[in-house]
Amino acid sequence: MNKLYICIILLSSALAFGSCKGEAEQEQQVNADQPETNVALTPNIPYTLLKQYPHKTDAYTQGLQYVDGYMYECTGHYGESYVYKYELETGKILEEYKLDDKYFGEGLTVMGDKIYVITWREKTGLILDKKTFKLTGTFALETSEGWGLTNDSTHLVYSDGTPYLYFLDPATLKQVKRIEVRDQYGAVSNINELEYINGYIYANQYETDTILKIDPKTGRVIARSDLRNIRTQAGIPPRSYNEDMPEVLNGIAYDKENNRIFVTGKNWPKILEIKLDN
Ligand SMILES: [Ca+2]
Repeated sequence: MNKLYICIILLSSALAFGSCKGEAEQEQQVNADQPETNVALTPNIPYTLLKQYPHKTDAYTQGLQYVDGYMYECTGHYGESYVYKYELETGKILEEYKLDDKYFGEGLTVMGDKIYVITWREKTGLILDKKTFKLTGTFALETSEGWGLTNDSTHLVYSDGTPYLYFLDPATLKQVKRIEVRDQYGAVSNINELEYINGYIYANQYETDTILKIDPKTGRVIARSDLRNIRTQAGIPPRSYNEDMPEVLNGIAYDKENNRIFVTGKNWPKILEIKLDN
């Protein structure tokens, strides 16, 4: 082996080592920005704005559900929390129940002949009779806060601002399981108002104009819909923190007989019927 050949081998080895080290560092940097799992990015669901309906601008929407041709809504704020039943087309209120001033109303769901409502920091759920709108019972929440509420026909499902969704047996009102909502980056917090639609849980994410589509078996966010432009389309003023001015997107309802999805926001002047193209 001559000197020249040895030099070539040493040089090649040095280059190869340098190259490998460089690639390793590069790979490490890339991995730091990569999702925790090797799954594709969560797909976006395009939406179409179809119709607009009236909505009370003093309604700080916390729970929304469409049942048998009527809209049911729970609103928040101490001393201003109500449960309403009203006509979608006109907004005419048919029934209302004012929560005790000690309660800050949050999620609502109608299941059978009962309306379930949860409260924010009072660790209390309320049960109203769907027909009479009278309070028939209360139950304890096992979490320190209550946010959104829906049902899958078997369980009540609620959120508390954390990444968890809690499933309650309506017979005992005790937690039977919980799932963690996760996307490709990990746990997803601020899960807010909920709606069970065709086997999936759709959720507002507080402080965003995004709706998440969640697999209730795994907690996985399988798609999301970015509705940030819907305000402009519907003529809704930009987000404001002034009292009674439109705040965040919050409130999803589903008319399963006619496959219609409705969304609104806190103090929004309108309920919007949308189509999600998924
Ligand atoms: Ca809902």
